[in-house]
Amino acid sequence: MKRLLVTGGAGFIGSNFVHHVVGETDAQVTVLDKMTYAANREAVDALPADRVELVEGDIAEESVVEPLVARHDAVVHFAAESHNDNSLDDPSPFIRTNLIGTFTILEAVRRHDVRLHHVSTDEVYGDLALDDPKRFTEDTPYNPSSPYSASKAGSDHLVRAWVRSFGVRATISNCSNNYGPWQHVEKFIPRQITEVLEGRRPKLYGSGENVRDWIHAEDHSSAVLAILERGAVGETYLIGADGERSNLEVVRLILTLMGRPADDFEHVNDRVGHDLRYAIESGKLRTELGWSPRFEDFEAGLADTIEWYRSHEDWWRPAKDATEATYAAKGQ
Ligand code: NAD
Ligand code: TDX
Repeated sequence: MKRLLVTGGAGFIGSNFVHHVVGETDAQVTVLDKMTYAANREAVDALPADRVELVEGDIAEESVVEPLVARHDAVVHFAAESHNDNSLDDPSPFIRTNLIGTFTILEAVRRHDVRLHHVSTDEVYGDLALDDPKRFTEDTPYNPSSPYSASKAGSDHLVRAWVRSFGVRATISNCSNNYGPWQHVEKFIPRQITEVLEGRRPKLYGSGENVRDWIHAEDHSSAVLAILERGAVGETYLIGADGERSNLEVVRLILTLMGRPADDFEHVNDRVGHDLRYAIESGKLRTELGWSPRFEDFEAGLADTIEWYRSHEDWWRPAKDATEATYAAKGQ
C-alpha cells in the first residue's frame, strides 16, 4: 500500500485518518475532497507536503475519479454528506454524494482492480430500544431511518454487490458516533461546547434520553487502518469503543467540565424520526484483527476536546453564526 487515495480526507474523520496514516506508515497520500462547508483546509495544510497532496474535486464526477484511482494502490472512501439534520432539510446532496459518488468510486476501482475500504455508519441498522440487551453486530438487518442513513445503507449495498458481482476487493466498516478535534459545530458535542463558550445554554433535542455510542476519531482511524492492512476482502467490521451515553449525560458532563451547573441547558424541538439508541458490538474487529481503542476514558477525551475548541476559536468561529441561525429557524 504505497499510494493511498483518501476521499473526504479534509473532513473531520478523514483528516484525522490522514494524520494517522502519515504517522504510522510510509504511504504517499492523495486527498480527494470537494471542500464543502464541512472540509478543513487547515487540517490538511498541517500535513507534510512531501507526503500528502490535496486534489479538490467531486467523487460523483467520473472525469475526476477515474485518473486518480488509476494511479493509486488503494482507496479509503470517507467522502459523504454526513449530517442527519441537513438530510432532513434537503436530501438531494446526500443522494448525489453518498450514492452516485460511491457508485463512481466503485466503477473506477473495478476497472483498475484497486483495493477499496468503504467507511460507513452504525445508523444503517436503525435504532435499538433503551432497554434492549442486544447491540448491533455485523449480522443485524439494515433498517435506516433518515435520508442520510438510507443513503449510507444504499452505498453499503452497492459495495457488497460490486464485491459479489464483479470481484471488487473491498471491505466495509460501520462505526458509531465520533468525537474529537476538527468536528464541525453543527454536530452535537462541538455545538454544545461552543454554545457554552459563547455564554449560551446547550440545546438538547426532545427529552435527551437518546443514547449514542461514543468513540474518539483517533480510534476510528486506527481501526480503519487495521482493516485496510489486515481485513479480509468482502468482510464488514463494526467499529465501537463501548461508549454508550445518553445525550443528557453528555450535556451534563460538558457543563460540569466547563465549570457550569449541570442542569444549565435547555430542551429544544426534537429531530423528526430521531433514532433512540445506537450500540456497537465490536468483537469481530477486536478478535480477528487485534484492534483495541486507545481512548477508553470518555470523560478525559471530552475534557481534551473541550480544551481543543477553547484554543481553536479562529477555526470554528466563521461557521458558528450561520449554523446557529439554521437551527434557530427550526426551533432547535
Ligand atoms: P464530514 O462531513 O466532517 O466530512 C466529509 C468530507 O467529505 C468533507 O471534507 C467534504 O468536503 C467531503 N465531501 C462531501 N461531498 C463530497 C464530494 N461529492 N466529493 C468529494 N468530497 C466530498 O464527515 P465525517 O464526520 O468526517 O464523516 C466521514 C465519513 O465517516 C462519512 O462517510 C460518514 O458517513 C462516516 N461516519 C461518520 C461518523 C461520525 O460520527 N461523524 C460515524 C460513523 C461513520
Ligand atoms: O444540538 C443538538 N442537540 C441534540 O440533542 C444536536 C446537533 C444533536 N442532538 C442529538 C441528536 C443525536 O441524538 O445528539 C445526538 C448526536 O447528534 P449528531 O451529532 O447530529 O449525530 P448523529 O445524528 O447521532 O450522527 C452522527 O453519528 C453517526 C454523525 O453525524 C453521522 O455522520 C454518523 O454516521
